[in-house]
Amino acid sequence: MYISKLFLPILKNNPSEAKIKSHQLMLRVGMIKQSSAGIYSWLPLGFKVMKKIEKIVREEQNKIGAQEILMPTIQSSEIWKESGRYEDYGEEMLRIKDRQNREMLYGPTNEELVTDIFRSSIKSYKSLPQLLYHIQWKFRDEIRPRFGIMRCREFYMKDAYSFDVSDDEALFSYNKFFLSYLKTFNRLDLTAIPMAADTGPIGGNLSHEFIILAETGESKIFTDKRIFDLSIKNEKLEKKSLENMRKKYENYYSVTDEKFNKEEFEKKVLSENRLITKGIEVGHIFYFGDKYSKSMGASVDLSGGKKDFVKMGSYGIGVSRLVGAIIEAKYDDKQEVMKWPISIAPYDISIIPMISKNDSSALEKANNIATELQNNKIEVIIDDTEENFSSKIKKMNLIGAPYQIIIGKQTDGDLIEFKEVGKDSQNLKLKDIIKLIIEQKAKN
Ligand code: 5CA
Repeated sequence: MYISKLFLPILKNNPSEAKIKSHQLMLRVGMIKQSSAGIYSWLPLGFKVMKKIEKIVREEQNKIGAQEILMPTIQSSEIWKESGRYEDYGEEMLRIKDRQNREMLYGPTNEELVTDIFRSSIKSYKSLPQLLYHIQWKFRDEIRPRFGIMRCREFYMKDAYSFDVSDDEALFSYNKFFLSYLKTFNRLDLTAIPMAADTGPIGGNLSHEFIILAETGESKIFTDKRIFDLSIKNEKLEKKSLENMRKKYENYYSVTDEKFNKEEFEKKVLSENRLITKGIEVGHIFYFGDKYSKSMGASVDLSGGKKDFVKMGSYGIGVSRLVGAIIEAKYDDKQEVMKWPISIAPYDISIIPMISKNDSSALEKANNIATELQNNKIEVIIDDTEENFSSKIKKMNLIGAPYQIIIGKQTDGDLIEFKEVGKDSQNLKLKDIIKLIIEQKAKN
């Protein structure tokens, strides 16, 4: 793909309205464009990254047996009146009237809608568990949308819902999502730590937020820093193994500020292990038992002939917020260098040929190299402009492909100047470059 042909409105300087680095970079390289307060259009570069994140999120949901559906963005107020949340949700809910004067709303979340779908079809414990998810736009009329797509009004979320016959089975479902979240964030090259959290308007008494550390984050966290040394192994999708995995994390005090208790923190965590800092919430999971199934009459026949309300949980990942969160984690704003993890990079490699009016031989070389890379399913962006070399490098550093090839006048023979962003360049044969990139991509 030639840079000259891309819809890539790059700005020379940081836009003044952006206060944090993800917002700065996203506006600077034209990943998004604000359309009104807290509402954004996604332009090609930003959309490409978000779609790649979505794909990883989807794959990890499917791996735990969750089934994908798609619910609408517009919902009827009726089901929210049944659950009692129509009034409770307050001003964050965008309420709309249709031409028949019916009260509708733009969904801020989907507990009610999915419970309605469930209760109309599933009647027996034999069909449980059911894990359903969708990836859809949500709207919350935030009073102070800020930091670009990090806290906006319209955002893209993966939300999943579990339905089980008992508390015990429901916790098994909860733990499956717990595991799938750790795996998802690993694949995005993020260290997201599960922290005991408040349940807010969703309800229930068990909840974890998944948080990545960032100075600009809005969540205050109190944690035993040894939790960062934990990792998941090859956990099986079995009750015991998943319970042990969650316990392993819960052994270390790690909470958000609503759950913070100074005395407990100081008692449980030695001073050298205490970490009080800020982070970005990229996921949030909840267990709330029969909160919605009871009020909305979602029950199943049990084996002994009785009926019971199903036990439910819900599980969110901020897919659009993740784009910003990854930038917060990976962008060096002093050097103005972004390096996307290869799993979601908009391009795997950028090719920067030095081109002048009367010499396009470097562009020809770039084209030949690009063809070979593309034949190996490596995504390439070529700077085919006649701009000077340093501004070309600057631009590619902002776009953030993790690898670069530089083609100067002297590039001849089979050695190519190749660079992993953030490291020194080296001269390699094309076949070795291809091998290296394929290996990196395969790790994901
Ligand atoms: N129904 C539950 C779980 S599906 C729920 O809505 N949870 S939530 O409110 O915590 O949202 C899930 C995730 O969406 C959050 O962890 C966050 O990553 C993302 N999110 C929430 N509000 C916003 C917002 N205003 N802007 C961008 N992302 C948001």
